[in-house]
Formats: sequence, C-alpha cells, structure tokens
Amino acid sequence: MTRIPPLTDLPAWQALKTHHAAIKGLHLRQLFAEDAGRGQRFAAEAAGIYLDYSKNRITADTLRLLVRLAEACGLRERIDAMFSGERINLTEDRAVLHVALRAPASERILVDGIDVVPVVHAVLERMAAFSDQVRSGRWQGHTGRRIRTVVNIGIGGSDLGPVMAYEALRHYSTRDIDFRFVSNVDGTDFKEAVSDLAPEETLFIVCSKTFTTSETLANAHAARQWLLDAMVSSRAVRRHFVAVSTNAEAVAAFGIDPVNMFGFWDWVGGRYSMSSAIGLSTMLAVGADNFRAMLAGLHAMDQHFRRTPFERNLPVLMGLLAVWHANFFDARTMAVLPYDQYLKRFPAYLQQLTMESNGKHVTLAGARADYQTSPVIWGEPGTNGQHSFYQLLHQGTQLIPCDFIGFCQTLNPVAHHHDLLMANLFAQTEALAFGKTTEEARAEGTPDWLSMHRSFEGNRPTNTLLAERLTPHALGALIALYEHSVFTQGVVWQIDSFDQWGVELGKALAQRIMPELQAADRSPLAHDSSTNALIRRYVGIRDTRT
Ligand code: G6Q
Repeated sequence: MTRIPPLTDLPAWQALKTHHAAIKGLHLRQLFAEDAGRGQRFAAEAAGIYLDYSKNRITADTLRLLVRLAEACGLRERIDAMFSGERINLTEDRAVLHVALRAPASERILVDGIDVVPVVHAVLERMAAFSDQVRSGRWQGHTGRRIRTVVNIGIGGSDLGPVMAYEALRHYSTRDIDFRFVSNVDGTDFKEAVSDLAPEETLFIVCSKTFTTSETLANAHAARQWLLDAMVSSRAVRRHFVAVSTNAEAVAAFGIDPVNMFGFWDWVGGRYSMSSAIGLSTMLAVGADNFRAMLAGLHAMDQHFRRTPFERNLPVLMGLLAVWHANFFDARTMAVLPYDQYLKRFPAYLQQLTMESNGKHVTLAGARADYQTSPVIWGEPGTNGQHSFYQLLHQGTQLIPCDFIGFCQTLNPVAHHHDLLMANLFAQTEALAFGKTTEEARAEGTPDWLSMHRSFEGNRPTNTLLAERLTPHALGALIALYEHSVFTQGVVWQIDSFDQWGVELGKALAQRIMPELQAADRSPLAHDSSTNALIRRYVGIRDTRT
C-alpha cells in the first residue's frame, strides 16, 4: 500500500478547509437562485438509483476538491486492491471480498492464487436446492410434517442483514412459511419467538461465521433443547437444524450434520455477509430467483463503484459528502429516512454497517486520528419520524444531514396513499433546504413575537435517493451503495473499515463476570467499587426469587 501522509497534512484537505471558510455562509436558497439547473446538475444515477445531492451545501468547487481529496487518499488504488482480493483488512490480515459473493460465474477473483467465484456459485446452488425443497414442502421435519416456520438464530452481522432483507422483501416472500429472528441472549427473545410454534414444523438456521459467539450458541442450545423436549430422539436435529458458518468442526460438535451446513469464507466480514449463505433465510423467504436478482443489484452497484469516474460515482459522492459534513461542518450524526415501510429495519442495518466499520480513532499508520470519523447513524421510516424527531431536524441547534429514500411506484396501492407519502418526502427536503424566513412568517400573518418560533433557517443538507420500485434488484443496489460509501469514508479517514476490535473488551469482561455470577461461594470481587456493588446487588436480589 502506498504510504499516504496524515489526512490533515494533505494539500487537498487544506484546500477544503480554506474553501469551507469561504462558502460556509452560503445558503441553499442563494445557490438554487443563482443556478436554475442545480437540481439536475448535482444528480447522478446508477443501477436504477437516482441520487439528487443538490440540496447539500456544496458548489462545483467543493466537488472538485472532494474528488481531489479522494484521489490524494488513494481511493482508486484501494478500490482496485479490494476488488482484486488484496488483504486490505490490515489489522486482521484478511482480504475483503463481499463483492465476490455477487460476481457472475464468468468472473475470476483470486484469493491467494485461487479463484473463489466457483465456490461461491457452488454454495448458491446448494442454497437454491435446499430452499426449493423447504418452500415446496419436500423437505420434511422428523415426523414427516412440512416446515411452517423458519427461525434464524444469529447476532450482529449474522442477524441484522437477514432481518433487514426479510422485512424489505416481504412483498416477495412466501406466506406459507413464517419467519422469525432470534438474536438477543435475553431469554425473552427466544421464548417469545417459539412460544406459539410447533416443533415438528420448525426449522432453525444457526447463523454464525465463527460458531463460537456466546449469544448465538446459547440460543442454539435452547432451541435444540426445545426441539428435543418435544421429539425425544436426537436424530430429529438433522431435519430441524441447518447451520451457516465457516467453522465445520464446531457445527458438527453441536450436532448439526455437516451435510446441512452452508459455508462461507474468512474474506467475508460479518456486517458484509448478507449476500453470502448468511442470507439463507432471505432465500427461503423470497426464493432463489429473487435472491439472485438481489445479487444482480448488488453486482450492478459494485461495477458502477469500481469503474465510474468519481464525479459520477454514487457511493463515492455519498461517502465524500459524509466526510464534508462530518469534518468541515462538524455534523456528529446523520439520519437515514426511508419513505417505505418495508425498509423499517434499514436504519438499524446501516447503524452496524457504518458505525462498526468507521467508528475508529486509530489510523492505519497506528496514530490517533485528529479528526472526526463516523457520525452516529440513526433513523426511522417516514412519515412516522415527522411526528416525532423531525422538529429537531428543522429547528434544533445541530446540523444533521439526512438521506431520504423513496420509490416512484408502490408495491401496495391504497387509494392515494403513495402520493401522500411521496409528497411528504419532497416537502421535507424542500423545507429543510429552504426553510421559511421571519419575514415570510410575518407575511402569513404571524404576529411579531411569534415569528422567530415559526421561522425555519433552512440550509440543512439532504440527499434524496429515488428508485422505480422496491424490487430485490433495487434493494441490492441500495445496500451496495451504502457499503461502498462506508468504504470511501474509511479510505479518506485512513482507518481499517473491516475490523471491529472495539467490541472485544466488553466480551472478555463478560466472560470474566459470568462465573462470578454463578459461583456458589461469595468470594470477594476484584472489580472497581461500582461494578462490585452492582454485581452484589444483582446476585442478592436475584437469589431472593422464590
Ligand atoms: C460484524 C461483526 C459482528 C458479527 C457477530 C456475529 O462485522 O463481526 O457483528 O457478525 O459478532 O458473529 P458470528 O457470525 O461469528 O456469530
């Protein structure tokens, strides 16, 4: 990897600082008034997704300088390195090849000299055959009954992608099978998921890349026990459990027949794994053809990211705008606002994708970053959010860039609901950008004393993403758009977007505390005084339960 000077030393960074000082006072009202074509000029389209980024506080110069920054940070080289299977996850010494999961069979992608595309397609074929069997009822449970419920057990990357995709593609999902997702080690999650299920009609998918994750194993053991309580014979596990993992040994030790295991690889990161066999629940829900259409959408955006000049490259543009807002406007959070009920879990999915990838303060050179990295990502579907937190978006003291996501055709026409939904989306971006002056408020008859309360500064940046309709292809393109935008941001911030060391300490401490909670004797605790007192209080009250 070419050595790049620290980010804030780069001439392109310095130029952006000067530029920011010169244009930060500009208002979107002025920018639009001066350029009648702005709404079309600052727009780009790829893989069926139209991005309007004109309502951001940028000029043509801003774009030019941001692209220069991307080049100075070696983005082109890093994209090539990722697609060619180099070990760009430096701290874990791994290749990062989720793009290989959606590559067509005709492509060749080498990892350590071996083409991985054939194995990817072999697993896809097995997944398709299995999902056809389950969906058609040919796959039967231990007592000969067909499967009526699929329960996905997994957490983090082995849960958030599958849940999001299941909800997003529900329109395309079979209604013959019910899908549930258990992730939390809180027993409530498992109990509530299975309480009304018939074990003889239930299939568990245990999704765990490592097959060592304590929450997932605890839930998988609970599921196994629940099944065996009803079925007695341990042979039943064979018909009611499948695994998705890279760890065949641990899967076999758990009691799942390796024949019923779907593999993936070291070079697929957890939060980038929903297009691998981790998406088995998605395929069971929507069928192999729809799953393949989703992969095609992902691939179309991958290709666009790889080949398109940065000025027209959607993930690059969105990534650079995120940098612009975070580092030059000091935006600490960013909202993602899908105007589509099916995308209700999309913000939660993006939280992991973005914050686990770029919530880092140590650079690849091992220095402390002296600039902000990932903003906090949050959001809810529109129009619900409008009746809750949008107040702060419009009139709060912080600048919160927002991504609005909408579709031109609804999957569920109900009277004029879709026009109403989209009218709200367009209105929000307009209101956030242009606001309403105190003069305008007064001209509407607002008394002087109230006019400040009823005015809107505007000048609040938004992106609008518009696609034809929420198809599997469109969902795939949308996911890859955000994946690569996150990568772009990580490259500029000079961090490793593919590790997650920050989750380790809490896990290790929990492992130390667990035996202390279960110990029969009350040997002295050696934590800080707060943690000691909390543990004693918990154990004391817990043990009074009759
Ligand atoms: C994602 C993370 C993390 C991971 C879970 C589950 O990038 O690595 O969220 O997906 O901890 O891990 P397993 O799939 O190994 O159970």
